[in-house]
Amino acid sequence: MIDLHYWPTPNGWKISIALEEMELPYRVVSVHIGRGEQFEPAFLAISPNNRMPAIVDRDPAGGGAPIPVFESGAILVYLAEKTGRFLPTELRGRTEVLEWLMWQMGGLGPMLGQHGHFELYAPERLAYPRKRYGDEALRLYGVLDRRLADREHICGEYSIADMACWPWILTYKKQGIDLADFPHVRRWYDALKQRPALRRGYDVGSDLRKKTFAGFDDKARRILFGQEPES
Ligand SMILES: N[C@@H](CCC(=O)N[C@@H](CS)C(=O)NCC(=O)O)C(=O)O
Repeated sequence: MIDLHYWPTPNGWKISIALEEMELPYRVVSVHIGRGEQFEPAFLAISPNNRMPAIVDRDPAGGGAPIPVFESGAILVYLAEKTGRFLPTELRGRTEVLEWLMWQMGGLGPMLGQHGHFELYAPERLAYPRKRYGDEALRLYGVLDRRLADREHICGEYSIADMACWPWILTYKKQGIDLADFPHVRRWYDALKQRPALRRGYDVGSDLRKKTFAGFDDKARRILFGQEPES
């Protein structure tokens, strides 16, 4: 059994989608990030960066103590290796999937995160970061569109690279992106949306999501956007 420490956001959905696609048994442990549950000591012991998702595999390959994993990219690789699915084992295919997974982890996710922050949540509408991250969001959509121009999935067969990128593209309307400008991303996004396992993964915790918006008050803003370095 796998414990999934989770809140329904793009990074959380990557893992609920992967667990459904890989048909692994799991239970959800909710981490209400707007209430600060990511700072509880029991969670920090699993995920020292106070971010979800994280997992604890209570039945790791080879037995032994449970294995905790944080960072969604590392979790996707861990689950793919555990099941032998969605990550090729041959050198060239594996290298490509890891490249695009890292592209999502280091580029698409963080840049869209900043873009969304300055468009939707920042207390002031600041021209410089809005342009900086708005341009970067469009550039990254362009990179993905060109990649998908001549292939069905990001790398060969459907893989953890697709699972990492799809939940971020899902938020395109909020990001003010017009998918008509990125027809290959549109086609890929719509095709993946038809996958029953992906839909089940996306639905995990939809009741929790209602709580996010109901409770997104000044306190939640301070918790999420007012984190300062510890002295
Ligand atoms: N690089 C991390 C990012 C995870 C992340 O940013 N999670 C957000 C929600 S999408 C979170 O837990 N935020 C809590 C906080 O900011 O304290 C990953 O991919 O796992």
